[in-house]
Parts: sequence; structure tokens; C-alpha cells
Amino acid sequence: MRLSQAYQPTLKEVPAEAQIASHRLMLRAGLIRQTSAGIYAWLPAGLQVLRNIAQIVREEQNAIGAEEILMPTLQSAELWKRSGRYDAYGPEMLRIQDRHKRELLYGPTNEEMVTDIFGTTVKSYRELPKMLYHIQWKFRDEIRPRFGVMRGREFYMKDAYSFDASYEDAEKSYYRMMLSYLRIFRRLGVQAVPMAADTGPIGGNLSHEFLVLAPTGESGVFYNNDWDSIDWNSLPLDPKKDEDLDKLKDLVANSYAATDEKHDEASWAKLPDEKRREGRGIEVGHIFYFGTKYTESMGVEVSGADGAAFHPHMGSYGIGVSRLVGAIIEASHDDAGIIWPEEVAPYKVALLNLRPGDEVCDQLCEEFYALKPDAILYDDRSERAGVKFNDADLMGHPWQAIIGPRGAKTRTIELKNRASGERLELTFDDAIAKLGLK
Ligand code: 5CA
Repeated sequence: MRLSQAYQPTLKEVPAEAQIASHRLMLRAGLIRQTSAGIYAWLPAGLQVLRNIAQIVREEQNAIGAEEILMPTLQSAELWKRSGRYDAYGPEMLRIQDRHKRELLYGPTNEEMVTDIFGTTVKSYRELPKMLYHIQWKFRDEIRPRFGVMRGREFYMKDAYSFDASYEDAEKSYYRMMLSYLRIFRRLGVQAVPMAADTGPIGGNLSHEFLVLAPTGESGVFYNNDWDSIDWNSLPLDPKKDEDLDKLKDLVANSYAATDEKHDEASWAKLPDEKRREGRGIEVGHIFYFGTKYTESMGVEVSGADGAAFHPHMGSYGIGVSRLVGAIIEASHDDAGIIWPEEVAPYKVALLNLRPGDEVCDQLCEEFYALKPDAILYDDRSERAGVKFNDADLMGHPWQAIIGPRGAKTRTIELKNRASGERLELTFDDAIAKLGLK
């Protein structure tokens, strides 16, 4: 994309309404605009990041055998009356009436709807297990929406739902999902630690939240630093193998991690000093096992091997996709701007032409840009070099390729790594090889 043509309205001033770095940077870099309290429009670069995150989530969910569906945002109040949650959910639920005076609501989550769909389509234990997910907008009329997309009223969530024949099977689905989550967060370039959690209005008795470690997080966290070093994507754990899921369960049970709400001083005291890590975290995911809570209340049964009907066991598993955009920035930025992890960045490379109008400079830039226009944001604006450097740092693409009139004569490019600040002077060919653009 050519920046001279791109719709990326950056702000020079620091927006007064934004209290935390990610919110400020998302507004300044032109990723989002607020349209009303807690509701945002996503501009091209922000939308690209949102899509990149959703795509990684999708790939890792598919890898454990979950199947994607798409349920609507609007739901019938009837469904929620069947489960008993219509009144229980309270003022966070946005309730709507249609022209026939039928009660609808903008879905805050989809347990009822997916249970109903499952119940009308799956009849036998032979069809189990089933794991369905969708990535869809949700609405919760938060009393105090704040911190930009971190606590919005309308937000984008991946929610998955598992259906199993027994507690044992459901527990396997739960840990299979946990492994998928650990892999997702690692690919997103953030470190997220699962911590035992309360279940709140979703219900159930087995639950973990995933916290991304960031100094501005809302929760205090205490954890064993073994969590820091595990690369979940290269660890040979196979989500299809029960014994590997048992290994994960043991690992979670034996590596202390808790938010301040659940922190247990006695267990913490047993950890040697050098293993203890304290910090703050942002909740980016939450998983629940709640047994037959919804299948019972909504009267959903399937027939068992012995012919007798039973209520399938369920779990639900959420990831805050839009919140993650903010959380990633909280975990990865500096005073100059955003530092995007490679897999989520809107573009891999910002190409800075330091002297538009200089024939040699323009030519080399065009040659570079033509290699992969989808991966390159080409700053071809007639701005001063300083402005381009600042904007590139603000927007946070993993690499900056800097071409000036002097270097252009010898086909030399300067590469700057946004995260480390490292600078390399390379020939054109070496630079494009280094960036994998060839
Ligand atoms: N039904 C379950 C699992 S699918 C559920 O709704 N869980 S949740 O309430 O914990 O939400 C899942 C994730 O959505 C949270 O971990 C958080 O990352 C994100 N989330 C929740 N509320 C908001 C909000 N107001 N703004 C942005 N993200 C949110």
C-alpha cells in the first residue's frame, strides 16, 4: 500500500480521553475511531490487525478439530428464558423489541443459541464429541466502558462450545482447547498464562482465564516462571492424544499461576524465590466447563449406547479478539509507538523513501515495493525524513526499509528492526533476502 493513498488518519496530538498507552496509540496510529461510548469503527490498518488475529485463532481452532459456524448477533429472548438467564443477566444485556413487539437481544455470548442449534440437530452419542466456534461481535452494556477496545460495549469475540458424552471426555475437550489457546497466544507474540478462575454468570466449576503479562494490566498476577520459557508450538503435544492432554493437565496443576483474586499465599510460599514472578495481566481469554447446566435447563438430550437419553456435557471457550489488539500493544510498545509482533502486523515492512522526486531513489523504492505490495507500506509522501521516521515508529511495523538518495546510488538499503532498534546496511538483494520478500 502507498501511504500517500492510504486512509490512515494519524493524530499528532495525544488524545486527551485515552488513559492507557494502547488506547492512545490506537487512536494516534489511525487504527480505530470511537463512534459512541465503548463502540468503535475499525479503520484499514486496525481492521487488518483484527483480521490477522482472527485468522491465527481460526487456524489453531481448526487444528484441534473445532468447526467454524456463524451465529447471528441478535437473539430471541425466548432462548434465554428457557435457560433462566434472561432475568439473571441484568442490565449488561441490551434488550431490543422488534416491530411485532417480540423481544430480542444483542448477544453477549452464545451458550443458549448453540445449545439450541445442537439440540435440534444432534440426536445420538455417536455424533459426539462436537466442538463448534464462531467469531462474532458481542454486546455487553458495560457500566464503565474504558481503555478503548479493552473494555468496549461492542467487541469481537471468538467463542467455542464443546459437547461431550461424559465428564472424562469433556475434560479432554477442555485441555485440548487450553493447548490451542497457548499456541494461539504464542503465535500472536504475547505471553499468556492460564490461571484458575471464578466462573461468574457463565456457570460451572472448572475454569481458567488467560492473562497477557503487561504492566498496565487490570489484575495482579503471581506465577511460576516455568511458564515464561515454554514454547507451546514446538512442544510435541498432540491434541488428539489423551496422554498428551493428561501431561498438560499435570503441568497446569503443578506450575503455580493465580490472579490476585485467587492467590494462595501458602502455595506461593512453597515456591523457591527464583521461581516467583509477580506482575500484572490483561484477561484475553476465558474457558469454562459447566457440565449439563444448559443442556438440562434447555431440555437437550441425545440417545446413549444403551438407548437411554442423556444430557451432553458442555464447555465454552472465549477469546477477546478485539481486546487482544489493545493487549498486544500494552505488552509491546515504547515511547515512540507500537511494536507489532510479526504475525499480527498490518504490514511486515514500512518502506521509507527519504527523497521522493529523486529519480534513483524513486526507482529503487518502486523496485522494492513491487516485490510484495501487500506486505509493504510504502511511505512515498513528500514529507520530511523526520516525519517519516516518527510515523513509522508510531505505526510499529516490524521492519523499516530506509532508502535515501546516497544509498540508492549503490543500491544500499538500511533496515531497522522496530523491536530491537538494530540497524543493518545491506545491498538490495541481501535486504530482500533478509526480509523474505523474494
Ligand atoms: N461464554 C464465555 C466463553 S465463550 C464468555 O463469554 N466468557 S467471557 O465473558 O470471559 O468473555 C470472553 C473474553 O471476551 C474475555 O476473556 C475477554 O477477553 C473478552 N471480553 C469480555 N468482555 C469484554 C469487553 N467488554 N470488551 C472487550 N473484550 C471483552
